[in-house]
Amino acid sequence: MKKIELKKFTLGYALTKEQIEYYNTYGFIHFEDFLSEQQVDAIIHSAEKLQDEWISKDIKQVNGIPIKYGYDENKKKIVQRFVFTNKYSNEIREFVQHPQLNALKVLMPRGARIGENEKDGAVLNHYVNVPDSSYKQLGWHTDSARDIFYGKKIQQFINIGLYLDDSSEVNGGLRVLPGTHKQNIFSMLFRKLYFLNNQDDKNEIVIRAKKGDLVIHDGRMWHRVAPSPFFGEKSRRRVIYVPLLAGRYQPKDQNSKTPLYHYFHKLAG
Ligand SMILES: O=C(O)CCC(=O)C(=O)O
Ligand SMILES: [Fe+2]
Repeated sequence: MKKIELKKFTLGYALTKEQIEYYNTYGFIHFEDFLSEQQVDAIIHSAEKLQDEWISKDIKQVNGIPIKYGYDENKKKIVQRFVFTNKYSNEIREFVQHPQLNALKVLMPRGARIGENEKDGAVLNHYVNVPDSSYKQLGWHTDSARDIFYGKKIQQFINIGLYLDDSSEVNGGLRVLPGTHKQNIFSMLFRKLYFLNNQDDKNEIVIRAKKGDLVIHDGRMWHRVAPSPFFGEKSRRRVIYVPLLAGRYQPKDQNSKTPLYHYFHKLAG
């Protein structure tokens, strides 16, 4: 693969030829300033309200997908992995239904749609490094490996990430291996040990993003979230992910079973 030229773009109502080529070459693309600071603050506020509700009602899962709890630097119980947030927060629903996200469909096979009712819906990850934290990092993986755990054929999909905090080496940051979305199935399965490996890679790229930015990646690309070298507030990193899917519509509801994959995911932290 040719050497990467890290670039940031602006998302309009249609992708430019350059944006399409960049994404197809590297397997990810970074759009700056998608939402304003005020819009992101409203999202954070709604997630905090949801967190209080889930904690007080001791909600363990939504549509079969476990919710991950932990503690912040003040020993306050927090939700570290919310799922299907678009079903509970108007602000997050508005984000996933943002008309400009339709521009991304050109990168997918026909029939692409935002996964409002599929997979884990809109996930909100909240990483914070505290002593004994169980969710301060996420080892190397591809998101598409889930399809294999589910015994399904790998379907191309895009993970759309919205940054709720600035993100860089300071709070760990997303690290990607550009171009690995084009690998064969063997490399997808065995390039690295899933989740248990969180070592630096000489080819990894740190994504440096600002609050309100959008970074999207191909589900087949290898990536990880590195641990922050700091504790507490300085290590905080919140990101929302929502999938863009094609293929058969597979909605979840309150009767959906917990996929096996999630037992394995527990090893990840
Ligand atoms: O937090 C991130 O930016 C990445 C999270 C991730 O890779 C995942 O949840 O699958
Ligand atoms: Fe991931």
